[in-house]
Amino acid sequence: MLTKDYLTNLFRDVETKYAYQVEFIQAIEEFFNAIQPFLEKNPIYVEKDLLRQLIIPERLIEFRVPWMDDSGKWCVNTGYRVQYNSALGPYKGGLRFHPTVNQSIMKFLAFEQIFKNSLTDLGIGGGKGGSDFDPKGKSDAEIMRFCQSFMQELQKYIGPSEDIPAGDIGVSSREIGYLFGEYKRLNNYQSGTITGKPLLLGGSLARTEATGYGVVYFVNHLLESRGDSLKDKRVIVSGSGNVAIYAIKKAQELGAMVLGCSDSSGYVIDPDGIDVDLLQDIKEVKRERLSEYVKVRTQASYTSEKFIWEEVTEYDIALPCATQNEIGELEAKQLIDNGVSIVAEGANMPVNLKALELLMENNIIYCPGKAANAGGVAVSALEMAQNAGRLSWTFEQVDIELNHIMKQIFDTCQTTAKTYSYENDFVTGANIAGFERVAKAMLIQGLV
Ligand code: NDP
Ligand code: 2IT
Repeated sequence: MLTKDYLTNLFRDVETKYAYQVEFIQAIEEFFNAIQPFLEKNPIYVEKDLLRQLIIPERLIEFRVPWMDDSGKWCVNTGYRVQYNSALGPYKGGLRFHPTVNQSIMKFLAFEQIFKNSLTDLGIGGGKGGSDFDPKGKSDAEIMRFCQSFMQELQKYIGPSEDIPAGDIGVSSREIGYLFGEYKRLNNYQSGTITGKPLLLGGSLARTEATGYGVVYFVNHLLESRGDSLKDKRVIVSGSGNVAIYAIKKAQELGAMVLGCSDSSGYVIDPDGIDVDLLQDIKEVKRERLSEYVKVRTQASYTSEKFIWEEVTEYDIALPCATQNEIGELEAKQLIDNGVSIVAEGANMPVNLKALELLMENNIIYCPGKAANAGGVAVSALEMAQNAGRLSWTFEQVDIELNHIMKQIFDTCQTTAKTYSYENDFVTGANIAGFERVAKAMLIQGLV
């Protein structure tokens, strides 16, 4: 059978079977499009029908999370863990607490995580989990009770050589601390079971910074490969959470001018460059809304109820660091009109397929999250290594290693794209390179 027909038929099956899982279908579509050239050169995977196995998670756990709010009312949420693929190592991936979480979002995130983790070359399989619980507006005690209840169920399925969760949207070191505490009560102290831990509990220096720094290192390697640098580049970042804050910090350190950032209520443009210490104080320390920023920085402007990609302003680099599908066709057109030349994804799947097509047609260099935001999970794997060796590396050691890993991922994506005659197409490069290792590992393990 022709590879194209094989992929088309299988995609139709996915669309029919998972009709309501739109984000999952979207992730599969992007992936199938990208790996076609590889399958054409390596027909064994079509002959073995390997993709039909790959697209089904090895295990999908869905569970009830009952908890009590401060007024004594019973509340309940749904918890998930998708253990997607362990061909390369134990399941590894974050936990997301956000009201939009459902099976489709969990599956798309876990599916992408397989190839991201493969690109790091650190022996980790792909997984993801979370809950539709909304930490916003909850007291510390409510967050703690929720995390404890969530972990009472999740602990049955995880462990340092089995499945190692970490953070994602709505899960910061506060939540990780409570989750880890409950795990420990039930299973004794095993620091390697969760990453992104507070330092006192065996966390790694530079894990907090890793995803944001990693995205900027990736862009920096891209620019360097073209004899350019971040110096004086104008950058806009979406989000103002963990990934966004440290992307802003590193971009500024490398000489860029970061003009704006956002949260789910609106966005800020600061013509003098974002004051990242102020941003951190508002969003990370006080957990307030971004609108507080302009009360201190009066030269900055705040626009409510709009997304930052609607902003009409000239800039060079867009770093979407908030959430999936934040850049659709309209936003992509605006980016093109604004003169953007690079889009690098800090978030997972922030650009939809129509927007992606448009960016590619306009020769905008697009760095997919699978590659560009792999720094977070890479340092999580370094945290696991430190925990296993009962060691604690310095910030510099971890940071140097992170930069080295991002360079290796960039080089792999670039070389792979070139090998398949898709030069500068990092979607093709990242997906093929990530898939190749997973597919080989699945094949040599036989049917499991
Ligand atoms: P945080 O919870 O720390 O921050 C999320 C940010 O995005 C907040 O500013 C939030 O606004 C905004 N946001 C979330 N959902 C929406 C929405 N629906 N519309 C508009 N804005 C929204 O999460 P992270 O920074 O950790 O994660 C951001 C992205 O990066 C996610 O896609 C995540 O999967 C990805 N990622 C994270 C990694 C990590 O190590 N943490 C690693 C790799 C990828 P508000 O404050 O109003 O909620
Ligand atoms: O999407 C991601 O890569 C993460 N949320 C980080 C996962 C991890 O295990 O550190």
